[in-house]
Amino acid sequence: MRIPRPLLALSLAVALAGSAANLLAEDGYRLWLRYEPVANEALAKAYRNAIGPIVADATSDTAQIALDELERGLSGLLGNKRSRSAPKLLVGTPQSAHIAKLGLDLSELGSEGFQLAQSGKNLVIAANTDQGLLYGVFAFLRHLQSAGSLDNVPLTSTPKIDHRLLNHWDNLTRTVERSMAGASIFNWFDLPYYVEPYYHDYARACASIGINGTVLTNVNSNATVLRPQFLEKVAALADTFRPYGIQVYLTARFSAPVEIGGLETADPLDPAVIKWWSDKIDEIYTYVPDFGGFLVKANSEGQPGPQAYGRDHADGANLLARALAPHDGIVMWRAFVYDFEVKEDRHKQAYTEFTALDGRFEPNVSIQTKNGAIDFMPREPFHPLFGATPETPHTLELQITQEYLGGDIHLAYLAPMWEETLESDTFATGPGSTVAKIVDGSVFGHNLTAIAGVANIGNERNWTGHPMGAANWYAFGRLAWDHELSSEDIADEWTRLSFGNDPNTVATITKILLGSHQTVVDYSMPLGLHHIMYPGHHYGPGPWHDQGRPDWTSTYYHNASERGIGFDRTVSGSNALGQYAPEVVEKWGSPQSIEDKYLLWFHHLDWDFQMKSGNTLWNELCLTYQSGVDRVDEMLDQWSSLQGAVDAQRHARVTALLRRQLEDAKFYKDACLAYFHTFAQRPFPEGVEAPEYSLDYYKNFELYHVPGHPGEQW
Ligand code: BDP
Repeated sequence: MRIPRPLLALSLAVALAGSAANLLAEDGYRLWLRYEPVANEALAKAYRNAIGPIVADATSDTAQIALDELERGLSGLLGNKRSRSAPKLLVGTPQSAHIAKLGLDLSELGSEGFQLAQSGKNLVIAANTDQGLLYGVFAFLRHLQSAGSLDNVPLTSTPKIDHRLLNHWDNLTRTVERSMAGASIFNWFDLPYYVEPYYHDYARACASIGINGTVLTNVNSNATVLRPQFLEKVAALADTFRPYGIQVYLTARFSAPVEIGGLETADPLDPAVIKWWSDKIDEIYTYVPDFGGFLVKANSEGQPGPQAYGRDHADGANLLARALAPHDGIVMWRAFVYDFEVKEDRHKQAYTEFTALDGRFEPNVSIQTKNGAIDFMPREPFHPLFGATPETPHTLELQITQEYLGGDIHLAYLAPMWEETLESDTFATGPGSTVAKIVDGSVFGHNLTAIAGVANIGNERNWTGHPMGAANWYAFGRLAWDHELSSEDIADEWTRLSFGNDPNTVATITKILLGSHQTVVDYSMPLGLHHIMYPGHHYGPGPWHDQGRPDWTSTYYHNASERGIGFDRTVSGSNALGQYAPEVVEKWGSPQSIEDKYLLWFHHLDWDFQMKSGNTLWNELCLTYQSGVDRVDEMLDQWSSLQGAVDAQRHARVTALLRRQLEDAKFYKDACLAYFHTFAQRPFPEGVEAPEYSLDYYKNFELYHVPGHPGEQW
């Protein structure tokens, strides 16, 4: 991508003119809550004529936050020129006389829903609770910020999933596993004495998209957080987040009774252990009366768990669940378990383990299950556990941080990937039993419903490092609230809130966002390839990696040889496919009927296999890698066209990131094709650039001190 010099000069001039006029430097701190003045004068006038004095009576901290937000939003969007004679904006719950007398039917709203309504000339934001009110205020402001018409204000909205959580993989040392956006936002050493003002901004941002819980600590957990000294710190955070409707959760280290409790065992059936957890949990509630509960990673990747004592996951989860139940706390017990000593395909292990335990869990236990059965790969078919445990609810775990998708360096808008999972049909009780409907409890009638996103937030000024990374935080929250929203609509909404409503800017950015996930897949792990990343830090390619435990190598997953490539998970192979419903098996069981995007996930095929496009597999693989690279180039072009239309600060940062992404994409493609070529031994098809260097170059290339790598000490 080269910009001709005269054009470059022109675009620079436009950029400068633009920034002098109204494009103030934007560091990203305000996220999607910018409340810039409404640019369209006619619209601003219409808003001013429709929104006059606010009528409200705040009786709680939450209501006060909602009203402050409303004032802040309206004065940002409309200035101080609002007319006193314009119709009123009535805000409140039926506890307030001005809402009660409207006689609105709020019976369907529950404790978190809200209604935006028109009553005569007046606009109304109503809810049953102050938390619902807060969500209603954010929805109203979102509508105005995205230039919504006043005719479309009425809206009734309730969340489809009750527990909508961020999972922070943050350590007490402030390092963050798999995140590149700086250090942890939780400044443990200063707590509880100093409560950083930005904790409020974090909670406000979460609340604005409906997130109502946060797990403060890494799944690879540290028992120290359960010590009184730390519980005081947790309490300070909980106190800060509470008025924003955000509950605090912690990860529980299963061996805590031994590590900090002085017991000899952590056996979940041992009376002393049962007592220890029960006392510990009672103690936690003295610090945090509305503590949400525990997230637990046990017997996985070296974490302690009940199996060390010959017990199973249900024994472990129930131990904690019984002690939490009197306080209304819950346990999210992770299904991300696999063991390299078990010879079964890693893909199958969680299903085998947890379907056998269905019916044994306490009612306040939810199995926290990643979207796919391996591990947050750039694309995964849905996890076969969804729909397979009628008695046990699932918390869907999504990864917002881009561990395998280029960290915070690559632009990858993840909502289309999450949408793909949510819409996947498990056929559990017949067609339409989508993952979304398993998770929202409707398929099996579960009351405990939850969804979690592994956060991409750090102490970078703009929170997420990549300015576009905020779109993923935003999209997670919006989908968690309503999984029927489309990734397109969310992209459009986020772009308007974050970059304004100029039609060309909105169209260009949403186009970039919507194609970006597929682009990353194409230049890294296309056609169902997976787990071929560089070991350890996971940034960049490592298809040759074959050392150490097999289920952490790349060769275990791609099986490339002269005879072809792919993982045979059909009946002739590991038959992981057999864990899905017959309708799914029928579609995915044949390389002719399965979608290309999952092909090599389930099938091992000859290099000359005929693809639907008419290309051989080898040619298709090469062309897909190449198209991924080419599309980064296009993104760069599209983004460059916005110079002057987007503030210079974010424009420059995204430009620099896209340039690096282009180099990385080329590197990924070249490294993988150089490696696979050694087996395929066929020419590169026309239109595909042969790798720039020899395979050895890529193999020997090392990146140092990649952020977020748990093996790094820094
Ligand atoms: C993998 C990460 C590892 C996490 C693990 C998990 O590489 O750092 O601890 O998932 O989810 O993706 O427990």
